[in-house]
Amino acid sequence: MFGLKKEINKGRSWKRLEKQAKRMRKIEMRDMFDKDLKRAEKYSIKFDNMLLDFSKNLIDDKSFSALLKLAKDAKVAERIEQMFAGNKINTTENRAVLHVALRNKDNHPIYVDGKDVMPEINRVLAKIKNFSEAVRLGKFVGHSGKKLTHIVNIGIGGSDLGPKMASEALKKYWAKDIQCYFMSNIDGTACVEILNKLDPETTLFIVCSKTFTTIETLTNAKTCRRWLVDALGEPAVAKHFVAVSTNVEEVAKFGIDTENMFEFWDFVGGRYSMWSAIGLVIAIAIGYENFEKMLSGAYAVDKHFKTAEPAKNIPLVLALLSIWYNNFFGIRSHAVIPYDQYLCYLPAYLQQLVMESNGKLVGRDNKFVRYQTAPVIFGGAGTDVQHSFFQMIHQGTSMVPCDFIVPAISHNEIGEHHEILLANVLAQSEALMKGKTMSEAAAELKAAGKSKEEITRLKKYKSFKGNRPSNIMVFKKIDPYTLGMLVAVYEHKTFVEGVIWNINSFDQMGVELGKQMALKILPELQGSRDGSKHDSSTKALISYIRRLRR
Ligand code: G6Q
Repeated sequence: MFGLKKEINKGRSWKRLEKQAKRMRKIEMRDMFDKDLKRAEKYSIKFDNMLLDFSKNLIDDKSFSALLKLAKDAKVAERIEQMFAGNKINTTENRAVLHVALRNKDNHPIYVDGKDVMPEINRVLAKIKNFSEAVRLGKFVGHSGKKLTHIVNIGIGGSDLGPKMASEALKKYWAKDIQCYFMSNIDGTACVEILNKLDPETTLFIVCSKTFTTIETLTNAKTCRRWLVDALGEPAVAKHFVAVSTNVEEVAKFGIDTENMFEFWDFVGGRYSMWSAIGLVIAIAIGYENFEKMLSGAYAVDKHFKTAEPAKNIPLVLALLSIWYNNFFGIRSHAVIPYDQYLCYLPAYLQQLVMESNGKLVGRDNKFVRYQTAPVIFGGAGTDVQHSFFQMIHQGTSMVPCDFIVPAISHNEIGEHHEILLANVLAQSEALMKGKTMSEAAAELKAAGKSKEEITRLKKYKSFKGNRPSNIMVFKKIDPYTLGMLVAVYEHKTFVEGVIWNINSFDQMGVELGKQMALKILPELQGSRDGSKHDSSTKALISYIRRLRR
């Protein structure tokens, strides 16, 4: 019902794109810009407070319309409708995929198994509002009556990356007296380094786990619980621990009063959950009003995604461009570079969103796919990364398409800082596109007074092939609404890619095997069981590490 009848790479639109890619390989972007003075305008989309300029890509009218045809043939529009309607498009887990319901601001009913999910969502949103306000106003206080000012989010993966990224992105909106911490790794260091900064009397732990069975989260939560009880006694737990989960039983078993539990539902995937109570820490930090603005920004993009014509549909266009390079140019990576320090965790967040959603090799038709799916996503904040991996992006043997995310105004406008930052991002994108020919490099060397021999020796090293693609997304400022928009754009981009690759973007079975094996290895490392069934490498490593730890 949700898959394609025929493998997408056997269809006419795929074949057409193969031909187009062959043709486009011989075309230089700088020539296309010279020939068409309106290119930037033509390949830009303005929506709400966002501008996407995708003109610095290897596309022209023919190849772009061939890409749009691929989306049509893959039935993207129908799949979008199915997702928003609450159909169970997560077929391997038989679940609806409704993170969009969490920000359904016009509150229209959305049905799953014949039941409208909105009343429950609204009930939990009201609970988030009341609780976050009570903490911020000092009405919900710690065991000894002190205000809770240190908020620790304990969670991992989807229960960490979204809240952490969004809280950092919106740090300028944090209440002055509130500090947030994110404890995810099982590594004791992560736990100890955070606890060392805290005072039990003023600390609130939010244990975030959809399943409430994740070993990292539960181990960290237990350690924190012990730390709190040692300092304040058992009765303090009710005032210092809340849980966010779909699993009431496990929360109760852990010893958190289910009154202090915020629910969400199996139709919300972990990596799509920052809009749910998993975002409680965000609401406490920035205030519920701002949290709602974030939901509104995402909702605006949801509506845009559902209704904009394909050529002007931002998530769709971004997905098609990504597929263009991935499947027709053999490109295996994609960089995301926010030019805003507050967005420093965005690349890590997107790594999970994209690679966990679409890093798969079995299609919805239960057959192995015979084309590339998710690329490797990496990135970091500009300008920092210009001084690290940009060498490869400019002169490496493979092209790396980039997304540059650019707020026109910084939250910290001091001196010329932001103008220098902006000049850099624009320069990077132009340099990637234009490059520098060998004769241009030679002319520069000559102007710098180099000898003929030196010019001959250096001009190749100093040249840049150019023709390297990038998208620029410009916002006015990264505020809650804008952040909501930005994240929703990437969620829907990821969705479209999954649809075209005919995979289920909403399960994550690939993370299970390692987890299962770790559970077997643990007692062997601890010496309570023998590890005879391992390969010789694992076996030797277990005994070597055991010797070191003795
Ligand atoms: C996200 C994944 C995964 C998940 C973590 C934590 O989509 O499902 O990253 O979020 O494994 O799971 P729990 O929230 O159940 O602890």
